[in-house]
Amino acid sequence: MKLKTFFINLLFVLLISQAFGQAPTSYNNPILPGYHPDPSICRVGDDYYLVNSSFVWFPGLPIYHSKDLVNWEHIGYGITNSETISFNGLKDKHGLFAPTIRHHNGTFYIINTCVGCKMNFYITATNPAGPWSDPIWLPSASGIDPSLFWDEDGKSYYTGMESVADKKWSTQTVVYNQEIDLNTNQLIGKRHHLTFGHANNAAYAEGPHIYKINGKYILLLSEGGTEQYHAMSVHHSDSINGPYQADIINPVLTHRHLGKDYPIYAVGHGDLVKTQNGEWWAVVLGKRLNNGITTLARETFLAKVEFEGQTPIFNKGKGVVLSRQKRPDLPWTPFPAPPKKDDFTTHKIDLRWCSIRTPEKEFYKLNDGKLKLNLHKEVLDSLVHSSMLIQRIVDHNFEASTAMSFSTSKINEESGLCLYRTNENHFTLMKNDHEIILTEVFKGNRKVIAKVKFGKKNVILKAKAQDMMIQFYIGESSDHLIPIGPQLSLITIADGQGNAQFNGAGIGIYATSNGQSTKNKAHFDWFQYNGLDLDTTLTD
Ligand code: 6LW
Repeated sequence: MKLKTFFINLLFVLLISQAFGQAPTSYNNPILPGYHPDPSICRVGDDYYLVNSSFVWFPGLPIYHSKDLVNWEHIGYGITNSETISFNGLKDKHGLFAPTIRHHNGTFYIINTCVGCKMNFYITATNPAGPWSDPIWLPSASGIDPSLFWDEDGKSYYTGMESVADKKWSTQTVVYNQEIDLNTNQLIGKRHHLTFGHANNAAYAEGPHIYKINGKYILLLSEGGTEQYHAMSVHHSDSINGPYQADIINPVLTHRHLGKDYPIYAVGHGDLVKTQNGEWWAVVLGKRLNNGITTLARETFLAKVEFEGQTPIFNKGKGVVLSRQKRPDLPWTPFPAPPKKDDFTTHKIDLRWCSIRTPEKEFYKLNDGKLKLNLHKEVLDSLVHSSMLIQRIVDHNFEASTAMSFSTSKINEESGLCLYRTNENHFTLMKNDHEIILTEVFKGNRKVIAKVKFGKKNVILKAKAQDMMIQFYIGESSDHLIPIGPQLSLITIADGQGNAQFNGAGIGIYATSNGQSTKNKAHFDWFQYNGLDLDTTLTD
């Protein structure tokens, strides 16, 4: 080929790939940023489905779909009926713990625990986007972190973890296995203790899943607690109920030996999936440190797994979860990103919006291109549902703003923006009859940070988080905003502060009449969330 023709062809290929967006060969972790802990995954044909814990957020158990394990589309929730389960009265760290998603004989199953309510249950669906069945409670199952496994003989098994009666060490728990009859919903036969973890001081053996690979049973579990010492170990057996032998390379995955400042830490609690092309991958939880703290809570990461015999090797040659690596050998299938600005013109509320704890009555309406939020007498400092809608924050640096129209003649009635982690850790920027008030509640201590006189009905409220500090703004239009209060530390919503544990943080809107009854509503025209983290667009 002549040099000129070669360059013309090369230019043509480059132009075509630019025009059609060439599939990258690598991906960035986490694959699901922000509050996405305890991931569980299953494959049906060429489709992958993933579910996360959601504690007292409602709807509960977010479900994602992917074709390539990197691009995920939020398709629904497992728990959507507030008449069948209640999170009211529960702490933010209780509610829906680690779920497992599986597919068997044409039916999807999610098995889960509601801590603080009726404990273990499962739900079923033929379409993972829903509708899902009401919870089918399993009173004969104890402990948390249930998983389901179907053996080749058709029998179904429940694997879970529970506490040990006569502990030999204080953090000792046991992973158990028992046959489950999915017609009577009873655990039947003998309960078999499989392991206390791989070492004689293993902490919190939990999050178990059983797989059958090449005729042998593999038990994957988490150990070490869900903080810095988190890990995953593997055990092997020729028989479903054991005895299980700890793999000699345990823990098969951890970052506990990398020091407390390693940027991805607390890695563990995961699930394995085999692709249609025969590759193995794992989804695991991990946390990212930013300026020494974590505001995004536990996120979902993807790691490659290669079996050497029966031993899974995570990211062979590296042994750790990576922030960027070669992607799975699957057709690149991005989904359209949901719009950053929700202008509330949809008939049904966007899937990103959640409330905290279960609503017992209607608290918002979408009409005339507005979200109309009822003022309820409940407040977000309490452990019952208040009139609040939030979405996960998924970036360390972000800005969120909303256009609100609200008038009242009563000082107890207020509405505005909130950044919520727990009932004891949050920020609110609220307008009442004559002023706008910025409040910080940290470890249960309430502090009014700033008050500004504001008599108008329409207002833009904004928060901008950068470098672990947050600045709030108010104004009559988006291009004329003024700061309210000083920059404040985001430690208020960070992991491990006060009662901030297990769950994650969200930003959104909130309206309350502080204990009094009212029919008043606040109208929201739009809400916009923009991530400001460095561009992680995939290019090679
Ligand atoms: C979950 C346990 C865990 O049940 O944290 O990281 C608990 N692992 O398995 C709550 O998410």
